[in-house]
Formats: sequence, structure tokens, C-alpha cells
Amino acid sequence: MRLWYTPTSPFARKVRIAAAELGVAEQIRLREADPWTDKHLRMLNPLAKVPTLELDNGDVLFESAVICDYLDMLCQKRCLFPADGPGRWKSLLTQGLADGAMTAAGRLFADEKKPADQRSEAMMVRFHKARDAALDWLEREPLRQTPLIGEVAAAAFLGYLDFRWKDRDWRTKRPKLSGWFAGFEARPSMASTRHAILKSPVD
Ligand SMILES: N[C@@H](CCC(=O)N[C@@H](CS)C(=O)NCC(=O)O)C(=O)O
Repeated sequence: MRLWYTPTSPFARKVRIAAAELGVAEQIRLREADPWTDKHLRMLNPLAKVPTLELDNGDVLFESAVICDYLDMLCQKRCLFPADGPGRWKSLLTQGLADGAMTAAGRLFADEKKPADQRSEAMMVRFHKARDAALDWLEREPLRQTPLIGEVAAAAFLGYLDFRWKDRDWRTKRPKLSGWFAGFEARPSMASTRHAILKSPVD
């Protein structure tokens, strides 16, 4: 399998954390791409986004939730996506929340780099609110150290905040979440997937 990714993408990191947790990371070759310019990526994925996964039979999967579900299926006993019951909806909902929060955070990062006269202050306020309310929501959730997909996505979101805004404190008012993340960050899946800076950051 080949994963098209950028080292700055929280969605690509989410897939990589999932792969490491599932023990399938070694089956995946990484292919770095600039989603804004890579024509080959656009041929594989009409949205030209990372992560995009090419399977060995030529099939292509995109959307991190779909890719993680596929990788989980390789694990056979559904390690990250509970097959049914309330645990399934809780995990999917936490994943959805974290994915939305990563989108808001990515848009905030992109907007903060723009000259003031090219930003929409109203949109930035909205993204800030989404990011902060998502953190508050996660603070109220009982998160597990042995992850399901919700925890994988939440870890990718928090890791992205720390990567882009090292000095911005989300922890003080959220002691449960920060305690959970401190434990989670020690997992090998987090250590082996750290973000890195590209020459021209895109997300
Ligand atoms: N919903 C998608 C989001 C993926 C996404 O937004 N990827 C960003 C990088 S973090 C990207 O490729 N951006 C380039 C673009 O929007 O054209 C997923 O879950 O995979």
C-alpha cells in the first residue's frame, strides 16, 4: 500500500497513528505530496487531498475515516471501530468531532498567515469557537488510553494544536484532557508519526 501524505497534515497523521496502533504501518510506503500542485494526486483523488491510500490492487481510498476503517478491517477483529453497540456511535462521534476540529484548526492556521486585509475576521472567530468548544467537549469525554478511532482522531487534533501553536495553552482549563494526552503521547504510535515542517507549509 502507498499512503500519499504531508508531514504537516493532521489527517494524514491520524491515519499513520491508526496504522501504527494496528501494527500495519510496515505494510505502508509513504509518498510525500504537495496537495496544491501534485497532478498525480489529483488523478488518484479528485479532491487532491492527503491522506490518500493506494492499495496494492490499484484501488484508491481517500478520507481519513474511510482509510482508517479499511486498515482496521485488515486487523480482522475490529480493533479501532467497534462493530456495534453504543461504543460504536461514541467512537464515530468522537472521530467526527476531532475531524471537524482539525478542519477548523487548519483553516485558522492558513488564515493567520494571510495579510490582515485578506482575512475574514468573522470566519476566524467561528473557527476559534469551534476549536475551543471541541476541546471543552473532549474534556468532558471519558477517553481511553488503549485507543478506538475516537481517541486516535482526538490525539491527531491535539498533536496538531501543539505543532502549530506551541505557546498557546489549551491545557490549564482542561486538566482531564491534558492528563489523557500526556499519557497517550508516550505511545510508540505518537512518537513514530510526529509532525515535521515542510519548506512551504500547506495545512
Ligand atoms: N476530510 C478529509 C480532510 C483531508 C484534508 O483536508 N487534507 C488537507 C491536509 S490536512 C489537504 O489535503 N488540503 C489540501 C486541500 O484542501 O486542497 C480527511 O478526513 O481525510
